[in-house]
Amino acid sequence: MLVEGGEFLMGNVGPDAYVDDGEGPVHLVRLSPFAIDTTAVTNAAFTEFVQVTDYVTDAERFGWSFVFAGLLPDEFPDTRGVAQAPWWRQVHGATWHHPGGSQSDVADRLDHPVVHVSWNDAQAYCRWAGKRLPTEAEWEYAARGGLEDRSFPWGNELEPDGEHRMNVWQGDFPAENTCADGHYGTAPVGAFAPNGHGLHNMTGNVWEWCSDWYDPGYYANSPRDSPAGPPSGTSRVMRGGSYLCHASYCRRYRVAARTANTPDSSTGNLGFRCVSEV
Ligand SMILES: [Cu+2]
Repeated sequence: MLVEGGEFLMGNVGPDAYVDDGEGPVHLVRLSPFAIDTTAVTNAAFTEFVQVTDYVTDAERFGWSFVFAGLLPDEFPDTRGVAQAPWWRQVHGATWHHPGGSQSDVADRLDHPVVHVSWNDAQAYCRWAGKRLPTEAEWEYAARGGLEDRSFPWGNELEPDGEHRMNVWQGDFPAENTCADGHYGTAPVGAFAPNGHGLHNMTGNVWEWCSDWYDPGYYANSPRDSPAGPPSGTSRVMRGGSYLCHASYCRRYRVAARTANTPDSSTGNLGFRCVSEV
């Protein structure tokens, strides 16, 4: 989908912002036009990429990835958890092709976003497709859908008129997800209405890799025109939040929210979409 170039106010210093993530200061950004995929890259598309190129992902090389505990079968063997986030389990055999571990498969979710893909894997896919990852600024501009100073791609209300507009957690995290939005884990990439730019699931469902290195202090001195992130770093920017976000512990299901991960990391709630030059 073509996104016309223009100016927008990037960032957020409102009451829901995470100051330590560097969501602020709000600053003017000017972008050239670009084209962005209307959805995240699907399992079907990634299957084609791997069939053509024999690409091996980082999770496949390492032999494991992080899976949300609630997505594992009850009888699943003991796995190592993450100290600060015990709901993440290190699962051997979890890869893009086996998102819930070796007993699972993507055959029943070909229209869902590919997950367990690292930043390196996303880069490789984009190169093959003749595209690239969005910059963080492009991602936020696209996610805002033409709206100004709003939390979500559709406005400021999480559930306008009681309607669910994205795939996030409802209920008591991590014990109970009422699935009021219709989904426990990932949803099909086209689920939920698109934003003003015709883009689906910019928030919720899965986090999306951006091309930038991450620095929480970046906005204080970032260039106004087409900012592309710090020149170096240790982690790459992720945007949009995921099916695990809930206000009780993570409000990063907003257009201005930021986080990051190392370029070879993968999890079951992290994917990407591509942009192309126009
Ligand atoms: Cu979150």
